[in-house]
Amino acid sequence: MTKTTERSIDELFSGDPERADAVVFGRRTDATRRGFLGGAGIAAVGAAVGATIPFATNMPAGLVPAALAQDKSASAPTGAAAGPQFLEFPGKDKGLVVIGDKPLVAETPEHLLDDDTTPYTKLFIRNNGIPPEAPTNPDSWKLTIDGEVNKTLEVTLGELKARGKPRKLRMVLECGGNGRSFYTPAARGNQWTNGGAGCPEWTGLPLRDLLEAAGLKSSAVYTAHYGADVHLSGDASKETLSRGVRIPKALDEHTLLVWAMNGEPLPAIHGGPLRLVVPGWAGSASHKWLKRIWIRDKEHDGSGMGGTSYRLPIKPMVPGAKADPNNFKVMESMPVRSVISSPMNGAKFAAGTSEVALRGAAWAGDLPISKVDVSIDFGSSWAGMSLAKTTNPFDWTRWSGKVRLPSDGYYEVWVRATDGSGKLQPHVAPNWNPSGYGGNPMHRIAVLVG
Ligand SMILES: Nc1nc2c(c(=O)[nH]1)N[C@H]1C(S)=C(S)[C@@H](COP(=O)(O)O)O[C@H]1N2
Ligand SMILES: [Mo]
Repeated sequence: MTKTTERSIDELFSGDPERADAVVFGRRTDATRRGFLGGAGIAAVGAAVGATIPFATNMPAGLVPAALAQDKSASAPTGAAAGPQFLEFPGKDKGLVVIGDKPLVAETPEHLLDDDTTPYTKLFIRNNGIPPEAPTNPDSWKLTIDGEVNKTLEVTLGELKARGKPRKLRMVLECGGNGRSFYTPAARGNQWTNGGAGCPEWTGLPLRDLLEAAGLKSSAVYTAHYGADVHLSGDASKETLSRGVRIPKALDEHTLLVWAMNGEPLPAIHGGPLRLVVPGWAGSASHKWLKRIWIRDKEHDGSGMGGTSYRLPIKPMVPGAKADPNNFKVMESMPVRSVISSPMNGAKFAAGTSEVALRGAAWAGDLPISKVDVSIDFGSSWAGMSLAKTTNPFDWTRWSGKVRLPSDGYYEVWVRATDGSGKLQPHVAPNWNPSGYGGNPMHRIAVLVG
């Protein structure tokens, strides 16, 4: 695992913050200043991050400094550090980080989410099974729509392309497990930080056009998606990922049957020649190598629809406790999240630098972004950033701004976004669940001046 270092520091801090400060910084924090670092504690943290900390008095004891928490190559004082394993994949940026290799799963570190439109080179990869061979004639790829419809439809990709004016929409694709690594105790599954997301421009036809052509029966309540990839074991009789969505989401004009990304034929690794894009919802609904959509008369019960898979607790549960499957419901819209894409964590600036330009992105599932704020003083004060116009619903919001730094030293820049319903990102991953969905704590980076 590439996350050994961060996991162990996080676990240490969350289990017993005062002991963690003692282990990491060599001393127990002053009991009379419980919750904040005392004088010697401040000096020790300063030594650990390599600079004085101008806002140290605001720094909560037990806070893992961003410089240690997120630098995956940093040596943890508590154990051996395994550096990140970088992706080697044709045409992909070598900065992508492999978080699973069987099947291949790779995420995009926050500083590589710096493009307005995520290029192929930087889009994350998430596979559950063995991807199919690329077809020799993509236009003859067949899609079937059946089940609770008046007429079963079979269309080829060639026919789909000729069917009407395609739509081009820049929309976020985000893995349901994005942010999972921020949970303590550790949640099962790929240890995503914030990089299981991207925002390419998709070309395709609204699924709605085909559903209307097939004619939904009044019994139609859910979709069920099937693709051409096979189970990891290679056994074709074994179930592979098959998720679905409620009919209103399937009928949303932004839910697309997609054959091109950023103006190019959809790359095979991203589901080419044909995939679904269900923007704003857990990425697992955006089925790749799409062959069949079965319209169902009840909530779909395929692989990835039961137990604690892509499902969230209805009533909060005790972190680490055994889950009662009856207390879970399907995860739909993704929660609000923001990243700082520039500068990158650990950036160093020349002594005397008093202003730093910041850039990033924010998104919130089905909802728009209403605000992005940053703090350089451990959350004591926040400054609003300017938000760029989005191109269409489900586009991410690019944000930018500047912060003034009063002196040389170690800073943390924290970012938090607010969604259109007024919800903002928490300090720690909320609503613990065994599979770690919904982990959207604010992103923070370390910045060193001088
Ligand atoms: N057929 C198929 N579709 C799939 C998957 C899969 O394993 N097989 N993975 C899903 C998951 S969990 C995610 S997050 C997205 C990832 O899309 P990407 O690899 O293009 O980034 O595809 C979804 N669609
Ligand atoms: Mo996913």
